[in-house]
Amino acid sequence: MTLKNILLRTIHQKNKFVNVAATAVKLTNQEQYEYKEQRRNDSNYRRIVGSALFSSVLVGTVFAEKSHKKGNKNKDGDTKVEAGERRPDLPTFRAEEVSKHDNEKSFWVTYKNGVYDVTSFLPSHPGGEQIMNAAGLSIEPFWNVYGMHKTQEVYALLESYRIGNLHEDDIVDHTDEELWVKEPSRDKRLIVKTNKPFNAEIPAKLQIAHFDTPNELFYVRQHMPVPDLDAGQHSVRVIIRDGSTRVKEFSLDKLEMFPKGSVRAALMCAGNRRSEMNEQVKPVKGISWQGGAISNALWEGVYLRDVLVYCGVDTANTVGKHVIFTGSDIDATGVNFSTSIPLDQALNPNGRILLATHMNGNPLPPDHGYPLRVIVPGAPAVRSVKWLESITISYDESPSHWHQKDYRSFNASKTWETADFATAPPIYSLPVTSAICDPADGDAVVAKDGVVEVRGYAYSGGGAKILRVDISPDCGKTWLQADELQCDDAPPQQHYAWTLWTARIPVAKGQKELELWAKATDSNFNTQPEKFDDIWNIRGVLSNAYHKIKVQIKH
Ligand SMILES: Nc1nc2c(c(=O)[nH]1)N[C@H]1C(S)=C(S)[C@@H](COP(=O)(O)O)O[C@H]1N2
Ligand SMILES: [Mo]
Repeated sequence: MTLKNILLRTIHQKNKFVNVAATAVKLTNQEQYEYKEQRRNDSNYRRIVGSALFSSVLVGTVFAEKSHKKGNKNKDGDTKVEAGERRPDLPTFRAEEVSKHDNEKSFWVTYKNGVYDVTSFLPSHPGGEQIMNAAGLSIEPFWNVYGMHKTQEVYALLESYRIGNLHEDDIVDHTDEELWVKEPSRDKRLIVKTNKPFNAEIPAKLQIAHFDTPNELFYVRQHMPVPDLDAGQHSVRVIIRDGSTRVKEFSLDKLEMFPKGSVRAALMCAGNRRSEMNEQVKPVKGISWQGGAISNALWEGVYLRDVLVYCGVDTANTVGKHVIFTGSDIDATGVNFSTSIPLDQALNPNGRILLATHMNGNPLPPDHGYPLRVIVPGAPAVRSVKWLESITISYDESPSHWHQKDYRSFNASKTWETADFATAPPIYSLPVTSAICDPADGDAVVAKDGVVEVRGYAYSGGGAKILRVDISPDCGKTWLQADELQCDDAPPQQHYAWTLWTARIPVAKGQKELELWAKATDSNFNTQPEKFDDIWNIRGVLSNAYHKIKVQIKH
């Protein structure tokens, strides 16, 4: 390692993010950029990141299982486990000594005052080789980003590998304040799934209250802390790699040279309704979204196609086959969030892909990508990269682990051991789905004049229109068509917004209980499968079977 590399590594370790660190030691932008590029291009590094991070929740789950099996060393059972407290009964190590144990044969890490030999734990780390980044170092900066480690179970597990104390002079304050201190304030009505990173769904009854979801109620899906950006300073680079590399940079002002564009589009996480698949078949790994990982908005900005064409990109002459979108949010190892879509999809004028600056008439809120995000209508929302800082025309798909190791489709027999992410198709569109939002499962509802009113949403990917929503009040024997569909007035194959629907279900006098099934049919005449069994998959994505609820009836 060169001196500079050691310095960079130390900075990185101490201050979590290259940018933050770099300001402290005055690395130039170019140096920061090169450092990040170097890490990204290093194949070993890519392998490490590539095999890591199935999902935050997966990590949480497996850690919990593992520590449960090992047994909690804390005798009082319920009392709080404090990891990293000074233990006078154990030897003291200098950081220099710890840093020598940085390989698979001997792998030490520190946490606050604690020194741990976790060599034997390496093979079972749920985040795979990602753990190698902490070799001989403190794990706190990493845990600050992958906050799911911060549970009693994981602390107990960590303490079970305790071998000593870190010398007082070598202790660095790694509190996560500075990482999360800039998080935006959020509406209290959102249903929080995880706090750091912030993930929250919109309550079902508020989903159907507005066709365009108010910005503060729009569901939020973050993988990292929200970057603190300034519209006046922000720019997006278009990078074309075909033999030589050409770069064009656009400030937000400069983007205004293109005609204004807009699209009314729902964003839906590919994991929406995952909790039903999880409960009705068998466990899947991922945030346990109910039906609230979808919301709808009017997006305004300029069309991606216009920008690409201006930069000389076209399907006939451009060597690249994919468009990689990169955001300004970065993980603990300094890698920016990124994913890609096929170039054909990006250039299709009917695709209406937008570089959006506005959401429902206001500048994008920080949680939704301020000051610039790409909106890829009809695609899983992961492709709609927030805080967009570069657009790369590349021969290959994005190498990021978010693109390579997630949002891909597998059959119901594939397990974590047999699933091959490299050959599985990335999800670029979404199947038809629907959900009943009001009443909720278990509600007591009033039958007015012998009729129960039921409301919900339906949505299909790729611009398909919702033609029908059907409700069965008797487990599929008979079906009633929802009599009100509220949808946008987009041209055919450009129905990117959701559809809100209302159905009126007659009930018999004295009927106490009602089971309701909902399914939608789209303009390709695709419809939802009845059960989750056959579409079950390890990540619980594309979870679009009939939505089924039971309610009590009050007459
Ligand atoms: N830069 C960046 N873009 C991102 C993400 C992210 O973590 N970072 N999450 C993606 C995922 S998985 C989803 S579902 C949507 C969520 O968008 P929203 O938070 O505006 O609802 O953003 C996508 N774009
Ligand atoms: Mo997502």
